[in-house]
Amino acid sequence: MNHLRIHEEIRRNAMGLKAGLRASRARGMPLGDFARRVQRARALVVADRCEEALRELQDLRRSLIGSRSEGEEQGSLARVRSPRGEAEAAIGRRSSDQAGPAARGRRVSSRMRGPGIRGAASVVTLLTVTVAILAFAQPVSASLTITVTDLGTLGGTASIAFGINNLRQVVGLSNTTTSGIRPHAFLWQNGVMTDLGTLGGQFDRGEAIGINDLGQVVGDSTTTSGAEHAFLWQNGAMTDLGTLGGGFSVAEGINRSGAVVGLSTTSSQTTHAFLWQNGAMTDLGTFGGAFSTASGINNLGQVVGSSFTSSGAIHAFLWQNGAMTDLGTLPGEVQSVALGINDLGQVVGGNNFAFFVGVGHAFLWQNGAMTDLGTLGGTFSTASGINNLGQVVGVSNTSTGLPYAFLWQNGVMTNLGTLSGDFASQALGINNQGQVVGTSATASGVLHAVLWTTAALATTVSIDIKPGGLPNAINLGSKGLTPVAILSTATFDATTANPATVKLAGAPVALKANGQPMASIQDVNGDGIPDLVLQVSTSNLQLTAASTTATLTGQTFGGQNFQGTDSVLIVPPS
Ligand SMILES: [Ca+2]
Ligand SMILES: [Ca+2]
Repeated sequence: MNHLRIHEEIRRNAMGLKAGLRASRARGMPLGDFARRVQRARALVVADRCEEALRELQDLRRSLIGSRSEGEEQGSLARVRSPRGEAEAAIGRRSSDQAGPAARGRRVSSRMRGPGIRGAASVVTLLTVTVAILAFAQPVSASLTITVTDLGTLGGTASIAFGINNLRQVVGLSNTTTSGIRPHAFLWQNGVMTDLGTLGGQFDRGEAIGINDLGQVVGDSTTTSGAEHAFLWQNGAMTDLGTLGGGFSVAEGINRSGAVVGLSTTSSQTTHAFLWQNGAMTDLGTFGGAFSTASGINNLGQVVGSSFTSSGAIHAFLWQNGAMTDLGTLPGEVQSVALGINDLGQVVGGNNFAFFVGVGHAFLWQNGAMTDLGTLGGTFSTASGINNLGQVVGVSNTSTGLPYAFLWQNGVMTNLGTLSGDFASQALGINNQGQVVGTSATASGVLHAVLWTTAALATTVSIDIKPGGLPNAINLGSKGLTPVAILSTATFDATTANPATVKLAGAPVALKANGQPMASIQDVNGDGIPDLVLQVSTSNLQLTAASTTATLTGQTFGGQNFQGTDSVLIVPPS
């Protein structure tokens, strides 16, 4: 076997590994043996002992596939090592060995689902670094004020958040008090996590991956016939979206028009990206290989995903108006996967091999060019989501080798950190308010869905309390109004600020008799650029006699957070 061929085989087996793990990602992971074997295989690859690495991986993958049957999943973790588990592993080994290369390709492909790229990747990441944590555990240093919120679970031990919409509704998977290791799809909003149920099945399980601003949710679930199908959930009901003719499908994303994308097996048992709309599922095809998957769709109907080329490499694609365009790879890389797209047609993704071998960088593709987003100081990164402000989220390892959720904006990648006490994290989705969701992992490998918010996401603007005057004297006993100007600059147009969202020291903009906010556009500093002047009721200011500054916060009509601070001089009531 030549070198390239071995690497291709390693890659395929690594993919199969992730897919096998996907089924077990929401349980407390049997980390010991698995992590050691993964680490050993990685070390062998790095040492260029590739044939040994391949054997290690093949064995591991067969074990996983064998341990993945419903019967095992229904049972305890101990069954992985039980005689029956061994028997199942043997079945996996036999069928794999007896299958021809084409069949094996299908087998690997059919298991490399979208979540296999996006979701299970987190598990592989967490597993592959578990050993590392023992040697290199150290706190995350963050120079920004980042809030990490544990979204909890449906009563079970673990959860992962995959997506968030602009209404701060979050979707993902969690096990329940009664589902054991089998996850259910969840919808989280206002602090409450709701079980969306499943399409049925004796060993029912499901996961929610995408959500649009109408609260429509997509994902995949077992069915009463034991298959696994893409679903659309809305108004409390889950609908089976069917398949392209094969046995399973997974929905990955949904846009404002209700168009859904994902992947499905076909009647010829290959796996293809699909677009579902108006009740019909369309095959988006491939670049010539046997596999493709669609990971995201924007509100213009542009679809991104990944496809095998005829030469067996996997490349990111952008599909629009019936045509699939190859987005290529970063210089020096041989593959790419696209995972997210925003309404500006900007695409993000990474190298699907990144999690396993620890190489490959997250990319941002726009206007025909692919940009390397770098890393948090380590060797790899992968981007999962991008919002309409161009903020990108994903995962990258640091110089310690441990992977963390990142936020990338304006050329800078920031470590979002973990839940208190955890050691690894991954960001999977972001909305237009810069709110980020993903998962954070404890040292024992338990994952919890998390929501990150950070003050650094707000653009800093210049404000002028009592425009044109100083000191900005404020009498807290006054029943009048305090004016404040948001000043426009070359990079910030204050007239795009939405007065309904603005607060000065916690006080909202006062309303006119007709219910409209008291706002006017004037050039208060004479620089020729119009500024926005707002009035707030002085009695609503949350200031004290000790206050020396007041901070204004708000959002543009486009959803961008901003904040600015000015000095105040509190004067005694007259
Ligand atoms: Ca002033
Ligand atoms: Ca001005």
